[in-house]
Formats: sequence, C-alpha cells, structure tokens
Amino acid sequence: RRLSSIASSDSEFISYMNNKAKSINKALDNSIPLCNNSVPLWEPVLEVHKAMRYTLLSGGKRVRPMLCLVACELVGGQESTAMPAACAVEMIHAASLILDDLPCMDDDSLRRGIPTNHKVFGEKTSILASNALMSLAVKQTLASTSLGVTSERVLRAVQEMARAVGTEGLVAGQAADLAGERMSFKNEDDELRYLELMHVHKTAVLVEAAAVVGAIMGGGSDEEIERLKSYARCVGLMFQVMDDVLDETKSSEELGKTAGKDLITGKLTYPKVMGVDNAREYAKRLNREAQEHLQGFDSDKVVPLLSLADYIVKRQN
Ligand code: GRG
Repeated sequence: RRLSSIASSDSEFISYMNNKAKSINKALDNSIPLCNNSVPLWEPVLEVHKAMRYTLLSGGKRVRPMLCLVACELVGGQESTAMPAACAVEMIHAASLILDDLPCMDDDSLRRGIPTNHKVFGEKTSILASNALMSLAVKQTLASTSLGVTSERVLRAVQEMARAVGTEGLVAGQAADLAGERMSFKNEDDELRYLELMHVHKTAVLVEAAAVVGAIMGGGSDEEIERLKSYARCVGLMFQVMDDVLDETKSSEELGKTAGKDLITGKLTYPKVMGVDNAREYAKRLNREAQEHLQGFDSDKVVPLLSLADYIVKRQN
C-alpha cells in the first residue's frame, strides 16, 4: 500500500493540527510571564518580555513545534516530553523573524498582517528580545531533564539546536541571502545550486532540527532519528519552494502584473529561477521523497507526518 493513500482526511488533520497548536500556544504563553507571583516584572524587563511575546504569540502556523511533537510521538514518546523543546524551536524561529525584519536586514514593516516587532518596540528592544528568546530556548530545553529525559539526550538536542542557528544553519542562510542579491551567476544551474543551499540553511535546517529534537526527546533510535531528519529536510525545502511560489503568485495578484515582488526586487526565488509551474512540480517531487523516508515506520503512526507534508504543499498562506 502506498503511504500517500493512507494520509488522513483534510478535516481530520486540521482538527488534529488545531489541537496540537492549542497546546503549543498554551505552553508558549506560559513560558514568558508578565508578572512573578502576581508581582509585576521590573519595568525594563517587562518591556522585553512584551516584545518577546509579541512575535512569539502573534499567530504563526507552528509547523516546527508540531513536527517536533509528532516526531516524538512517532518514536513512542509522550507529547509532553517534547513540549519544552518544541517551544524552544518556535522561540528560535521567532528570534530569527525579529532579526530578519529589522531595517538593516529585510526592512519589513508588516509580518503576519501586523506591524513588525521593531515598529512596535523599537530596534533596540527588538534586538534584546530576539537574543532573550534564543537564551530562553536553551534554558527551556535543558530543563527537559526534569521530565525524565536523560542528560545525554538533552545535550544532544541542544547541540542540534545550536547547529541550526549558527553558521551551519540560519546565520549561514541569511548571510547567503544578503550576498545573493549582489551576486551574478554564470548559468541557471549555478543559480539554482546557490538558491538551494541558501534555503537548506535558512529554512530546512531548523525544520530538520525540530524533527530530530522531537525524536531525541521521545527516545528514538539513531536510525529513526536519521529517517526523520531526511524526511524533514525534504519538507523544509518544500516549505520554502511553496513559500516562494505563494509569494510570487500573491504579489502578482496584488500588483495585477505577471511579476511578483521578489522578481521586481531581484531577490533570488524558485519561481524566478525555474518558473512557477516547475517550482510547483519540484515541491511535489520533494513531497514524494519525504514520504519515502517514512517507509519503515508504523504506517498508522506516520499519518500526521504525511498529512503535514501534504498540507505544506497545498497551503495557501
Ligand atoms: C541568530 C536566530 C538567529 C538568526 C540569524 C536573521 C537570521 C539569522 C535568519 C533569518 C532566517 C529566516 C527569516 C528564515 C525564513 C524562514 C521562513 C520560511 C519563515 C516563514 O516561516 P513560517 O511560514 O512562518 O513558518 P509563521 O509566520 O507561520 O511562523
């Protein structure tokens, strides 16, 4: 039986995702308080906490923490064991979004339909909030030892997260993105290779870390962790291909033109390099590849991961 034929129905999956998102949002909300035992926080700290909460709780899709929780359950762990690590991955993601939107980076004034962090809190507080989110991510994950996870596994999880942030992950991807805008390529193949490498670092490595960390927390074997990692790499890349496609088609509609915002700004995107139709085909191929990496797991338990990949390829926002 082909794995894809057993993906759960859309509505079943959406309510499954909504339930997961609800528990993730609750845990995230609890992780950054505005007062301590009913005593308000020291004013300067309160402002940073507000800025941290602003981006962390402003309605992201929660794809990374969901992947983390599902990976934990797939290898036989409890959702609650991976919750602090799942929240940590979302904190890293939020920290990177705050930096990405700053005037010295992408200079964006809107994210998720509301003003960006620095537009509300100012650049200085945003930078502090981003750093504080990173440090909270590490602190939270380390505290997983209190949930019965061995210190060896917790350290491994922190190592994965550190790798996903630095020059093997987000930072490398962002640096490549910044440099790419000034770059000229000999041919389309070179351009595509650069684009792929940039997105592997900018997006796929953190998605990969989310799954790996979930499997580590859930007590997965090295082989299970590796299989989930390969699945997540395909999903992460596919996520970015679809992001580019959506960006392209959305901005074309908004502008009433054939070229999207990224085409106009000269930013490197999949639709720009290979065309929208080929980019969609590429995303579908990555989805098939992702599914193949799940062969060998219990067929009932992989359903959420198959559906998550399907959701990403079909998503509209
Ligand atoms: C030191 C944390 C840190 C980062 C430094 C700024 C930077 C390097 C990296 C930025 C990386 C970045 C913004 C990648 C974009 C990845 C991406 C696809 C974002 C959109 O993700 P979604 O669609 O967003 O999951 P939501 O809003 O649903 O959470």
